[in-house]
Amino acid sequence: MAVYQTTVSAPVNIACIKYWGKRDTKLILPTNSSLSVTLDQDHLRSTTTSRADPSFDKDRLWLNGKEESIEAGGRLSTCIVELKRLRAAVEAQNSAAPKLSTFPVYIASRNNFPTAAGLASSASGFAALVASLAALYELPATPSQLSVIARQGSGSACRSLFGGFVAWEMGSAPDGSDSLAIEVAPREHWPDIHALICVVSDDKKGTSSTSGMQRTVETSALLQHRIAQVVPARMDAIKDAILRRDFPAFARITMQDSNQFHAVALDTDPPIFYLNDVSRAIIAVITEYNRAAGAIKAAYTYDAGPNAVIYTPKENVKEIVELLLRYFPQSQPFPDPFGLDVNNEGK
Ligand code: 2P0
Repeated sequence: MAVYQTTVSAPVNIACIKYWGKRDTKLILPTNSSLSVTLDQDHLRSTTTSRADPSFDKDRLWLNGKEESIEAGGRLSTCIVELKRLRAAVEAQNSAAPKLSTFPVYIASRNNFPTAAGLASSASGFAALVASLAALYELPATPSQLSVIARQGSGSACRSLFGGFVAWEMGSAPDGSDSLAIEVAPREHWPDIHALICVVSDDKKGTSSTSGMQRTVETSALLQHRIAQVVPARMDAIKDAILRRDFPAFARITMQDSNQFHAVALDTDPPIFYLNDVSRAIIAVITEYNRAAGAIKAAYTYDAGPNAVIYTPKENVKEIVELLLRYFPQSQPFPDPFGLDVNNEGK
């Protein structure tokens, strides 16, 4: 008997221009476009296996070994239903294609990074789920077309369908058909940029992104200014900086946008605080590092939590890790995937 099963993985992405706010909460249509860098480390991915079988009782999903319920009309169900619909269209075109769209699916997804690392697992998770079912169903869909479906799982997931530098264009169609991810430049265009992830706290965050951003939409006047007056020009400017490999321009915009995102969180009623004292101290260290160098050599950015991501050209990574370890000594040795010997174990 034929076995219909595929395994696909998808990476984490970290935004430089932040997504924060929905104009349609059901379709997950954003109030502004956003742009991210997809992390290409093997150890920051979600891997999803999907299997279709007529003997299965119903669609079921396991996340890191624990079964999650698939609520009718919920985000998981929306993605699965949409992918089955596209499969049914393939079957209608080709009568020899097995009727996988009528079989229940079992989906098992795992993150190879601890949830405690404070990285958004919903982005890589929904991207892997959509890519895995699309492969199982042999859909003739481009990553941008699949991003429209992943977006309905979690907004930021649409950007994890591509590697490298990725824009999520907000679009204007009421049905969301043009709210999708596009590749700005592949990873190979600018391989020199590295992302340093600084885990400040592994506590679960107080305010979820989904509820926090809607409170911001409802209460923040600053968000309206950001949407109308700030982000469109910033999207153009950062794309241009990426295409020209202009690190200082890329870094300045990235820091400005992180700062404005956290300002908008603070402008929410009641206010949302994602940064803590250590986060702010890291901002001060990076600001001083750039000032002392007389050039922008590193950029910090923070999502909906206190952990820092620092973008910098490879040549600065060792220096920055040493600087951070000097100000924030670690009880555990620094994980050293680059062989930088920042723990001075070679001595
Ligand atoms: C981003 N974040 O652009 C921004 C920056 C958090 C701060 O995308 O409701 O988990 O699932 O669409 O995608 C977090 O939002 O929210 C996010 P939903 P999501 O990466």
